[in-house]
Parts: sequence; C-alpha cells; structure tokens
Amino acid sequence: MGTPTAFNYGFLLFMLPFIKALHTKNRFSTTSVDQLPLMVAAYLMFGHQALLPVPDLDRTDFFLIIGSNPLVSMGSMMSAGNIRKKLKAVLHSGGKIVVIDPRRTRTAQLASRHHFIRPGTDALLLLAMINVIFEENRDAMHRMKALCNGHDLLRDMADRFPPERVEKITGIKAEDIRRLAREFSGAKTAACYGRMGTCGQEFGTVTSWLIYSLNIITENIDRPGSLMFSRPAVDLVDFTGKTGQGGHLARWHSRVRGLPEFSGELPAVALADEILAPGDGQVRTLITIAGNPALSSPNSARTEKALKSLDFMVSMDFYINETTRHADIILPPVSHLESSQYHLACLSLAVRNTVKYGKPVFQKKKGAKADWEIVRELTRRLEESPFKRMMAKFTSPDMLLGLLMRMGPYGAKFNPLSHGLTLGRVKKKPHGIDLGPLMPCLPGRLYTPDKKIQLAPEQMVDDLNRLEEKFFAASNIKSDVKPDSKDNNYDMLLIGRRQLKAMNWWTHNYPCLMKGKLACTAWMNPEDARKRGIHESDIIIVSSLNGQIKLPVELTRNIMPGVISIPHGWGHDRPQTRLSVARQKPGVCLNDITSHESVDKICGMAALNGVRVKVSPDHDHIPKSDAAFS
Ligand SMILES: Nc1nc2c(c(=O)[nH]1)N[C@H]1C(S)=C(S)[C@@H](COP(=O)(O)OP(=O)(O)OC[C@H]3O[C@@H](n4cnc5c(=O)[nH]c(N)nc54)[C@H](O)[C@@H]3O)O[C@H]1N2
Ligand SMILES: Nc1nc2c(c(=O)[nH]1)N[C@H]1C(S)=C(S)[C@@H](COP(=O)(O)OP(=O)(O)OC[C@H]3O[C@@H](n4cnc5c(=O)[nH]c(N)nc54)[C@H](O)[C@@H]3O)O[C@H]1N2
Ligand SMILES: [Mo]
Repeated sequence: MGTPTAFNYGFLLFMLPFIKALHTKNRFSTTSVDQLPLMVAAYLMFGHQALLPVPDLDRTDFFLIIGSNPLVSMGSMMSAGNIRKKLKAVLHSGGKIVVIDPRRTRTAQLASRHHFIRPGTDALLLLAMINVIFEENRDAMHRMKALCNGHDLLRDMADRFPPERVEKITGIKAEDIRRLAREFSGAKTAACYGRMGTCGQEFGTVTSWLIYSLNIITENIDRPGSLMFSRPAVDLVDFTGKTGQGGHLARWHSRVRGLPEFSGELPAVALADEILAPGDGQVRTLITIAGNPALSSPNSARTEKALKSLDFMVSMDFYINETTRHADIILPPVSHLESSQYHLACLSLAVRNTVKYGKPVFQKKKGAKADWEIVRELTRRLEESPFKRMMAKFTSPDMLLGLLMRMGPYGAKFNPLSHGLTLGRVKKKPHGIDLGPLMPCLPGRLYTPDKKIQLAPEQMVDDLNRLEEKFFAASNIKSDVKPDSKDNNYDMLLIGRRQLKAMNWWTHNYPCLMKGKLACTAWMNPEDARKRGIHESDIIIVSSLNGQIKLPVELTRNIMPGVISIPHGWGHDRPQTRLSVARQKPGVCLNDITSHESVDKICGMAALNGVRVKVSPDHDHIPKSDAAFS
C-alpha cells in the first residue's frame, strides 16, 4: 500500500476487513519508508502507535525543527493551514525557530538560526542536549515524575554523551549544543519536531524517542505551546485503543531477512526478498494499492526484478506507471475530484482541532468505482463468512464515518436533543467547524499498562550500543566517523529532497505542475565540486554500492560540505509506462542508488538518507545548457 491510501477515508474505513479476508502475513506499506519510527516510538512510550504528539504551533515560543522542511512539505505528521504564516507568527511574537538540517532549506532561511548537521547523527545531538539539561539541572522531572517511568535510566544513558564527545561527528560545536539545550529548556514553552530527516535513517527510531524525551523532560508535552495531542472528531486512537489495536512489535519476522513486523506489516525493504527468495512461503502474487514501490522503495532495480518475476499481480491505480506496468490486472478508481473527502488521518495530527467534509466536485461516471467500492467488492468475493459478506455489501464510508463521529469526543451520540456533531451537521458547513485549540489529555489518554510515559523503553536503550558501535568503535578512535570497511572510498553522504511542485512520484504527469523550472538536479557544495573538478551544470556520476545515476549538478553553499542532495520523484524513463508528460522530463530515480540493506534495526525502516556515495564528473558528457536538465 502506498501513501495516498492514508488520504483516502473510504479506503481506510474498508481496509481492515479486506486485509483480514486476504489471510496473509505479507503486508507492506510506505509507512516503513516514511513515519514508522515515530509510530514505534509512540507505541513504546505512550502505548499507542497513533498517539502522535504534534507541535502546538500557534502558541509556542521556541520551535526546534530537526530534519523537516515544512515550507516545502507543508508539514508532515503535523497538519496546519498556511504553515508560512504560522511560522512567521512565532517569530513576530518574539519566539524563536531553530532548524537542524544538512541543508539550508527554505524553512532554515526563514528561521532565527540554522545548524548544519552531518546526516544520520541526530541521535547524538539529542543525547548531548539531554545530557546538558540533566547535568545543569534544567530538567523539569520533579514536576513530570508522576507521569513518567524510567527517567533515571535515560539520564544515565545521556551521561555517556557530553557535547564534546559528539561535536566532531555531528558537525555542531559543543558550545552550540549547550546553547541550544539551554534555550530549549529555558523557553517559556518549546516544541521539538522531527520528520523525514530524523526518521529516514539508520537510527530513526532512537532519534524519534529522543525527540519526544527532550520535550518530556523539559515539561514540553501536553501543555499549551509544547507538543500536544490532537482530539479529532473521529478519534481512531480512542477506538482502536479500546479494541486493543494500539500496536504490536516483532510478533513475527520476515522469512528471508528476519526483519520485525510492526502492527501486522513487514518493512517495505523486505518485499523484494520475499518475492525473489525461493522456498516455503515465497510470495508469488501481489496486490498494490496506490503505491509505486518500483521507484519509491530503496534499490529500485531489485524491486523491479521482483515485480517482473511474479506469477500474478493486481494494481489499484489510475496510472500505468513503473509499478503497475507489471500488473496482470489494473483496477482504476475514480479521481480525487470525483470522491468526497474527509481527512481521517490528517485531522488526528492537526495543530488545532477542526472538522470538515468535502463533497465531490464532479459526479463520477456511471460504472466508475471509488477505491472503497473496489475494496468492498473484493472483500465480498474473498470473505468466507456469509455474515461478513453481507455486511460488506450494505455499508458505505459515510455510514461508518457518521457512526464514528456520533460516538466521538464531540459527537451527538444517539441523543436526539444533543447539539453534538453528526455527519449531517458537518456536511452543512462546507468551510469546516473549529473545535478549538489542542487541550491537555494526559495521563488519561495513555495506553501503557501503568498509565505512565515510558522514558526508557528497553528496545531504545539497547540500540544505543549499536549507535556507539557505529560512531565510536575502538578500531576507529582517530577518525570521527567510522567508515564501513567495504565502502571506504564512498566519501560523500547522500540525502533526499522534496520539491514544491511535486508530490512524490505521482504528480509528474500533470502538465500544469511540470511547466517551468522543476528539474531533477543534484545540489553540492562548491568546495566539494572543486576538489573533484566539477563545474556548475556539469553532468555528474553519483554511485553507491547499489548502482549509479547521472544528472546535472547545481552548486550551492546552502548544503553542508561532504553532503549531496538529490530530489526523489523522478526516474520516468522505464519502458512500457503510459506517463506521456512525465516521460518528457524523466530525471533519474534516487532509489537506484539507495540501499535495501541499510535499515533501522528496531523496526526495519529504510535508511533513505545518509547513503555513502562517490561523486565524479561525467567526462563523456559535454554539457549542452538546457538539454542537460532532462
Ligand atoms: N511539495 C511536496 N510536499 C510534500 C511531499 C512532496 O513530495 N512534495 N511529500 C509529502 C510526504 S509523503 C512526506 S513524508 C512529507 C515529508 O515532510 P518533510 O520531512 O518536512 O520533508 P522533507 O523535504 O523530506 O524534509 C526532510 C529534511 O530533512 C533533511 N535531512 C536529510 N537527512 C537528514 C539527517 O540525517 N538529519 C537531519 N537533521 N536532517 C536531514 C533534508 O535535507 C530535508 O530538508 O512531505 C509531504 N509533503
Ligand atoms: N529515496 C527516497 N525514497 C523515498 C522517500 C525519500 O524521501 N527518499 N520518501 C518516502 C516517502 S515519505 C513516501 S510517502 C513514499 C511514497 O511512495 P509511494 O506512495 O509508493 O509513491 P507515489 O509516487 O506517491 O505513489 C502513489 C501511487 O498512488 C496512485 N494514487 C494516487 N492517488 C490515488 C488514489 O486515491 N487511489 C489509488 N488507488 N491510487 C492513487 C498514484 O497514481 C501512484 O501510482 O516514498 C518514499 N520513498
Ligand atoms: Mo511520506
């Protein structure tokens, strides 16, 4: 399952019965190339995978952004209208925004301050900040104690990481780390938030834990202006929490590589293994729904080889793209403008509680089906129980949504005199209804057995050994980063990039979005270019242990020396697709050079950032200004 499923309430509401009817343990989604570390951290610390705190942007005095670029992404796992306006408001009211990113992003340029960080070392920065806060008695544990468990252990762990120990590795000076720790803990209110940069790396889960911990030990959780929990009109956390579906970790492992399951899913990097490796349990049939794993999973060549080798494949998608071209059958859903909209997932991550329902803009054609209708029909045909078959036939997303809303925190329940929410009432307000600012809700909302926040989950504490091994192994005491023996001469670190006028891979076929300057170019520091004899607009070769790509380069001081950035979303040159617009400007696929082997051990999240690469000029290629930017 790809990411657009998360924005499709009809699909989300009909997904579970469908998955149950399939009777398979081989379920994969883009969660494990995206936000999985946050969900694992939330599950281990708060007891529920979807109890994810968001920054209370409207009221914060100090906003620390690590590895996210909300001015381009528009906020992720944090829903807010007009992010630019909200960030500016923080600054105008005397607040501060600090950005930690290997690239000086648009967000970093708007912020009060920016620090470059070496990719993949955020956990060390956070440990050092926590170290300073405890060391200088700047923590608020005397007030937080009643709500938490394990702070002594967290303190002991952080004890091992004073700023001086990590400054060279992270690239942030010890005095800057101390200042940041003091500012964060000293602010009236503060919120630290991390996203793709902190999740998509080898230590994504530990980093996500430390981000939450930094907020918690400084009493910046569940308090206005800090990290808070949304309370949406349809509260799936509440609903699934009560039915015991708050999450599971490592109940089973993938057949080939032994990667852990999380809440019924195996990591996306294991999909190709399970298809390619013969033996009992080998996957021979695949259903893809709103996903393009051929390009969006690391090591695309390997994924494509796997897709090609299947016995049978079905895709639910409106495009014949790099993935669906391998399908035997494509089930096309109606377009977004022909479906009604309700943001089941996004409203659970909103910086202010609101509710809104959007009616379809266009009537769908006769015989056309929405995703939920396709899934419902498939469930009906797969399901063995006559009762479930009948249920599948007579329900609709709005029936379920209406029911969940009535039962929800603002709902009318079944009291005819209540003024509470019903779907009918929400539909009458097409501009939406404001349900007010985020409200404190702890400890009531925790799902941990002891109703306390777990500050030192075993899995996280154990993983610090791997972190130390990676960066401080004795064999490597002299150099500040331990290079893997096999990729010694891969001397640059590759990170990704999102572009304003594209949504992952799938919007590159919209003519209006492809007009103008949007292009697939690498960004590199002039210092690194000079050392390699590379000039502005040259075609360069970027190679990793998994492959190589060639693309034009742009030189900019907005990127940390030693780091190269390449946007994802490109690589539309594969044969047999029918993406006529995307094909005209194919670009290259970043995942041709990322690795399916490099993962976060706790949960199997793919390390998409911090990939070791070699960069050289392409001597065969004579740059021809515009033509180079294909
Ligand atoms: N315009 C646009 N908006 C989008 C999308 C899109 O494709 N286009 N995609 C949507 C999706 S699916 C998602 S998940 C969100 C993602 O939302 P964000 O996470 O806000 O988006 P990114 O631009 O990936 O930001 C990640 C940042 O982390 C930095 N980074 C990379 N490695 C590291 C590291 O090791 N440490 C630190 N500290 N930083 C690092 C990168 O330079 C980058 O600036 O965006 C969503 N919004
Ligand atoms: N190297 C690297 N790789 C990455 C990332 C990165 O930062 N760097 N980011 C990762 C992240 S955060 C994400 S979210 C993934 C995205 O990974 P994917 O979700 O696999 O990629 P998309 O291109 O967004 O694919 C979406 C597919 O859904 C289809 N689609 C769109 N809307 C609908 C709908 O309503 N119904 C149906 N049935 N189909 C629909 C589109 O046509 C397209 O085929 O990529 C991940 N991969
Ligand atoms: Mo994503």
